[in-house]
Amino acid sequence: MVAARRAACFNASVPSPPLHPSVTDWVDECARLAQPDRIHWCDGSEEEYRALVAGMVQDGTLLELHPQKQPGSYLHRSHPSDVARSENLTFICTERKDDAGPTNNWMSPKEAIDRLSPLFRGAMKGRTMYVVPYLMGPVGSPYSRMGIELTDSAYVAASLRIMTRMGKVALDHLGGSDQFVRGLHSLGDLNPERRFVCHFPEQRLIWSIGSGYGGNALLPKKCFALRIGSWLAREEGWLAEHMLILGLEDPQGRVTYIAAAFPSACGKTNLAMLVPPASQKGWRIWTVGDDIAWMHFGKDGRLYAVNPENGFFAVAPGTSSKTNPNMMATIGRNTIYTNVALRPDRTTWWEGMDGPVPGDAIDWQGKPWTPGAGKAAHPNSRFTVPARQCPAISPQFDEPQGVPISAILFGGRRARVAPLVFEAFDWRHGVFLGATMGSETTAAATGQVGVVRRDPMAMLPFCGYNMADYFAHWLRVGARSDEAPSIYHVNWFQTGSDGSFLWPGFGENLRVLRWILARSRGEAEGRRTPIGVLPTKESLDLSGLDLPDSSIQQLLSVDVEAWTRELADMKTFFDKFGQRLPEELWQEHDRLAHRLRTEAA
Ligand code: OXD
Ligand code: MN
Repeated sequence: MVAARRAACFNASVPSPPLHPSVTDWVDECARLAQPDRIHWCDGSEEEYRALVAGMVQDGTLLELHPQKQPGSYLHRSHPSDVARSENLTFICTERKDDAGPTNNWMSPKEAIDRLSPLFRGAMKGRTMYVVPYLMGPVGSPYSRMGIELTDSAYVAASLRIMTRMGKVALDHLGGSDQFVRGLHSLGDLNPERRFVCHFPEQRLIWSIGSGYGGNALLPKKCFALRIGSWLAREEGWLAEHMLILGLEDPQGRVTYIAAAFPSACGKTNLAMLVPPASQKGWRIWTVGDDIAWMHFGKDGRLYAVNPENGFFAVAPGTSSKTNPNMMATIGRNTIYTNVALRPDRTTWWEGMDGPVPGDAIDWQGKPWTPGAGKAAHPNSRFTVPARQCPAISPQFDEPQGVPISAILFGGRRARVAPLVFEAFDWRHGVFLGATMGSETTAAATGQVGVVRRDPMAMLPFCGYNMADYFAHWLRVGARSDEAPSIYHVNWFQTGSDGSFLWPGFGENLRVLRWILARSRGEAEGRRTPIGVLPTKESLDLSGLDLPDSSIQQLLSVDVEAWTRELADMKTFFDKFGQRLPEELWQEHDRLAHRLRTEAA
């Protein structure tokens, strides 16, 4: 029965370039397990996308938005228990527990297969299994990688056409090779009790069941590009990072590229698309990526970055023409929204959007909403949109070699402690800054919001192996080159005693980027402090901001007592890794302690 059905489906739609038998064998094996009624090989065409969308509109998975006001755009409402990444249900399944490390949930590959196989068995009965071949990275790039996701969610298949280079283009890249990351995904019954996101980096394999939420279900993104990607990067000597990539163009037309790591929902997308305020004439930002960077050292010793993605999957609440005008222009059409609110005229709305709060709306769960009745949009509501629609998209977006990175930024959301910006003394100190990054948690993952956690390089939920080895890898790759980028720490989120932000943020962050650029060109003053090099008040353009002196003072100073307290927390974090933590990081910790003591004396 299965064989007959398979033959019918495969004959109808297996794509024509000859595929390695391991591709069809694996699809076959998964189909035998999940038992879909139909198998659809995605070719990535416009017609196919339209048909997927039409089917979802018909069965209620998508709701069409106002065709003139938001053309080609749709609203999806997920299951109310399935609205964010499920870090507690995310596992790294390596043979040895130690290879996953103390910051990851671990399951042995055997246990994972034993536990998940019964959940996958028959899970696609009555459903279509979409075979989605996709390419991560620019077409023709030596750094791009192939994956195939098998999914029973049409929403996932359609979203992947936005988020990746999907279908024929990917199979052409694959050719007859068997080098691809396998991803099996099923919505299952959406019960969190039966939800698992399992990664088998040794097998280049991902199994995800029980969730339709982006980070759990769009496997190329977090599962492949970061968790499996970081594993591959360590094996092969490159970096797979949770970083935006932007080009900063100066008034003379020179473009310098910066990569920046911030935890989820901390403004990576806004920074990647920053529109300079009127005071910053002649400056311009080009967007290369808003979430993930794959970076390789070139023959010239410089670090080159490509964005493996083809679209943006960004947080809606707080996005407005004040915070991110480029994104507002980007999402004017062809956008799939998830869990935002709906106005009576079938347009989308979320907290923090421009214009008046609607008098009534339908909330993210489809219930009538009036102001004051809680959040209309889920705090982690999202949209998925093609990157090329962004008015600031970089002309280098598709550049196969990537863009040369001059500076790497690490940043967190910290109400206190971390000053606006400081520079690492060298690569090794920069790795220490990344490794000890702290940030207040956000709604992007289920769990408590607003508590400080150590989130090294913003990779805590995304590093596919033992983070001690990840730090060692960072130390190693940078040591290989004299041209490695300089490293900075930034924090836009310091608050005063009344809880309001001290720094205006958004477009004004350009002033900080300019200081970083000037430093990398040896053109800006810095003040050496125990934690790194801070701007002098004069070296940072603060003109026209009208910031009170007390705010400037707090933004650009080092609270020695608070940093001394941080040291203890850093130590607790480092202790988790035992002997495996690179000695260099302990040395950096001790040096910081020494500098703080000297400063206090
Ligand atoms: C994301 C995340 O969706 O980091 O990008 O959670
Ligand atoms: Mn992210």
